[in-house]
Order: sequence, then structure tokens, then C-alpha cells
Amino acid sequence: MRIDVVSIFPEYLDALGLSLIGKARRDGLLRLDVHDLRAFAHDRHRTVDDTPYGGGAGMVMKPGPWGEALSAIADAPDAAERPLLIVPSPAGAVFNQAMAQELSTRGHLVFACGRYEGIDERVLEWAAERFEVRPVSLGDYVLNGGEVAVLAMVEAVGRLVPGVVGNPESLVEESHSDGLLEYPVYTKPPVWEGRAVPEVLLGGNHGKIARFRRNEQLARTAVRRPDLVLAIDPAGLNRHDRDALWHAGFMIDDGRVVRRPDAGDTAG
Ligand code: JCH
Repeated sequence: MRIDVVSIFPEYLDALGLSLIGKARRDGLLRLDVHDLRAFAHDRHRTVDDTPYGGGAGMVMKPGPWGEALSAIADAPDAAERPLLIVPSPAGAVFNQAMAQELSTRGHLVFACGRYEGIDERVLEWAAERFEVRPVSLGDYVLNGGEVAVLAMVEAVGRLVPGVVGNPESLVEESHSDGLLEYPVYTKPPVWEGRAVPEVLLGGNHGKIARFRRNEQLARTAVRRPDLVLAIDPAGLNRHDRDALWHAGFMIDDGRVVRRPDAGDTAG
């Protein structure tokens, strides 16, 4: 997979040289190039911002340097036919695991990191001729620019690229791939600060361990993310799952998971 990132703070992306993603780059599984937007600003002060038309607080990123930077990326000899241009924005569609899965199948991703109050809107319109343009939010809170969102998205997408995670089995069980939160994990020592690891995990009964973990997933999802429980397809629930959900304050009605009407203080 090929990834280009454009930013006025290219050093922000240095962390992508570490750990799993850094190894994947060295192994040739990911090609990640970070471009300094100011290299495409040609005045004496390498200006990338200007005052907003219509007034308002703060500055807006000028279209000129963005046009040049994105043209250079689109015209590179090994660029994809129509790369996906991801523009981090508090006004984008919210990034999630399904989006990470989809992006991991793309050959070429380009990330445009805005700063100040954002990028002149005409850049996104103009870019649609050569890119598939997608404004994406990391979540419903406000950052100072796109770089932190790109760090998160490149890590989430990069680890789904075949070969990046050494043991692909660890991708299967994870949170959100099956719509449930993950089960709690424990390691040695068996007792720490007077707290014992759940007994079932110390025995070798794999059926009982699987059931314990599934119950923990259902119970903590019910408390922490009831929205996810309401989105479960009951077709994927066995008798034990339904019982666990009942105890957590939910039931199946008319082929859907709903809150148990009599659930007072059991569900979160
Ligand atoms: C960004 C900003 C508009 C502040 C500038 C570029 C993404 N999920 C998420 N939160 N915040 C971002 C993000 C991404 C790119 C930029 N800013 C600062 C922009 C605002 O309007 C209210 C406020 C923030």
C-alpha cells in the first residue's frame, strides 16, 4: 500500500517510523511519504494561510500550495489512477473499524492535514477531478489540525494490510470486528495485590473459557456501549448469549435486540 501525507508539521508523522508501522515500512509492505506543504509555498515567508472571506476568527489555508502539493502527488509516476484523498475534519463522516477495513483494500491513500480553521473549500472541489475525496472525522471532538487524526487512521488501516500484523489471528477476535467490545485479559502472577485471575482461565477447559469470555464481552458491551448491543443481529446469538443479554437488561423481540422493559438497574 502507498500512503502520502501532506502537512505543515511533517515531524508530527515521525511516530509512524516506530513499532509495527515502522517495521512494515522497512519490510516494504507500506510506502509512506510525508510532504511539507510549505515546500509548495513560494513567497519569501512560505505563506500557507490567509484571512477568511466573510470574516470570522482565525485563518484559512490558501488553495495555491494545496493545489501544487496534490498535483505533484497525483502526477508522480507510481501514483494510483484515482487515489483516495482523505481530509481529516470535524465535519467529516466518523472513522470506524469498517472504514479502516475498506481503506486497507485501497492501493493508494493521500491524507491532507489542515491547520488553522481548515482548508479553502475549493481545494476539495478541485481535487475531485483527480482523487476520490473524503472528509473524515476521528470523532466528535475538536483537534487543532489533521495530524493526530492521520496518526490514528494510518495505524488502524496499516495493521489491516496483509503481513503487517505478524499473527493475523489477533485481528479476528478484536473489538468491533464482531460488533462487541473485547473480553478482559490477564497474565501472571495468578494473584496480584490480593486480586485473583478468574479461576476458569487457570484450568484447561476451552469450552468454559470461550463461554466465560463471550459472557464478559456481552456484559461489558451492555454496560459501556448499549448502542452496540441494540445493533446486534440476533441471528448470531445462541441460547447462552441470549441468557447473558437478558441478565444485562436486553431481550430479543421481533428479530431485534431491545431493552428489557423491566430492566431497571441491571443494564447500564
Ligand atoms: C482541524 C479546527 C475547524 C477547529 C484545522 C484542521 C478532526 N475529529 C476531528 N476533530 N478535529 C479535527 C480536525 C481536523 C483537521 C483540522 N482544524 C481545527 C477546524 C473547526 O471548526 C469548528 C475548529 C480539526
